[in-house]
Amino acid sequence: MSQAIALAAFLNTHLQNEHREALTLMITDIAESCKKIAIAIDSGALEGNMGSLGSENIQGEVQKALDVISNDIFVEANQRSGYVAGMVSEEISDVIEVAEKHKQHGQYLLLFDPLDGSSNVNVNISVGTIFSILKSSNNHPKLVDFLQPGVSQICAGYAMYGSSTMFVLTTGNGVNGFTLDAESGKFYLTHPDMQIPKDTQEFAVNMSNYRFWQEPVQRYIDECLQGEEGDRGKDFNMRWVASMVAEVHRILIRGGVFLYPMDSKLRNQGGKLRLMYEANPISFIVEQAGGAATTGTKRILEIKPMGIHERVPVMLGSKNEIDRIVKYHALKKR
Ligand code: P6P
Repeated sequence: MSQAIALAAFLNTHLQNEHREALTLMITDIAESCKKIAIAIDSGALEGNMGSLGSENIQGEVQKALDVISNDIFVEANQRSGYVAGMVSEEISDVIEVAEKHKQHGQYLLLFDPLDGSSNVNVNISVGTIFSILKSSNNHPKLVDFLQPGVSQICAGYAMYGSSTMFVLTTGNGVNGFTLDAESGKFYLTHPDMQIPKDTQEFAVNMSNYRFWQEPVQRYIDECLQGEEGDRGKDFNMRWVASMVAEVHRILIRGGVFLYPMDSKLRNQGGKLRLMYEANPISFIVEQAGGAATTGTKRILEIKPMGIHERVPVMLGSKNEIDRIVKYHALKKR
C-alpha cells in the first residue's frame, strides 16, 4: 500500500486551479462522509436499518431508512468546511441552508444523491453516492443560484459501495478512482486517468420499458439484439443492475452504454433520472473520461435547469455508440 498515492496527497498535487483550497477541504469532507455511509450500509441489517420508513421523499419515492441516514450523514459532514454556502439533496424538497458560522471562507454549492439505487440495498447489490459542486454567486444562495447548467460544475464524483468502496472524482482534468483501504481508513489512487473505450459491445437498459421508448431508441436496441446477422455485424451483451453508479463504474472500466431514455409513461415527469445531482455529475465524469452523455437530442451538460429536482432522459457511455444514438434521433426529426 505504501507506494499508492493517498487521496489527500493526490489533491495536494492534482488541484492547481483557483478552487484548490476549497476543493481540497470539500472533497476531503465528502470522502469522509462516504466512508461513514459505507459503514452505515455494511451494518444496515445488523442495526435494523434495511426497511422503508413509509414516508415519501420529494420524488414521491418511498424512503428507506438508509436513504435518510445517508442524507443526514452527508449534510452533517459537509457543512463545516467553511466553503459550502448551501446544499441540495435528492431527499430534501428545498435548498438546505448552512449556518452563518460555517460560511466564513467561500461560496460553493453542493448537490447530491446520498444513496442512489437504494432499492438494491436490502438485496445486497452495489449502491452509491453521487455529488456535484458549483460555484455560488453569493453566500446566501437561493434556489435560483443552483440552476446552473452542467458545464458550470467545478467538481463531480461518486462513491460506490460495492465489492470494495471506491471514490471516483473529476475536477475537469480527467477522472481518477480511489479505493478505500479498510485498515488505514484512507482512499488510495488505484484507477488513475480512467478512460471509456470509444466502442463497446455492451448496453445497459431496463428492457421492460421497451414498448414505452421512442423509435430511435427502439431501433438502436433492436440492432444490438440482431447481433452479428444484423446491421451492426457484431453480438452485444446486456447488463442491468438498477443502480446507476454501478453501471457507470463498469462503463468507466470496460466501456458500454447506459440508457434511461424518455418513455411515454414518464413524459409528464420529464424522465426518470434527476438532472442536478445524477445526470449532470455523472455526465461530467463520463465526458472527462472520453465518453458522451445526451438526452438523445441535447448534450446533458448544456441543459439550462428549470428546477432543482428536474428529471431528464439519460443516455451515456462509449462515444461512438452515443453518437449513433444521437444520429438516429436526428434522422427521426427530419
Ligand atoms: P428502474 C435508482 O433508483 C435509479 O435512479 C438509478 O440508479 C437506476 O439506474 C434506475 O433508477 C433504475 O430504474 O426503473 O430499473 O428501477
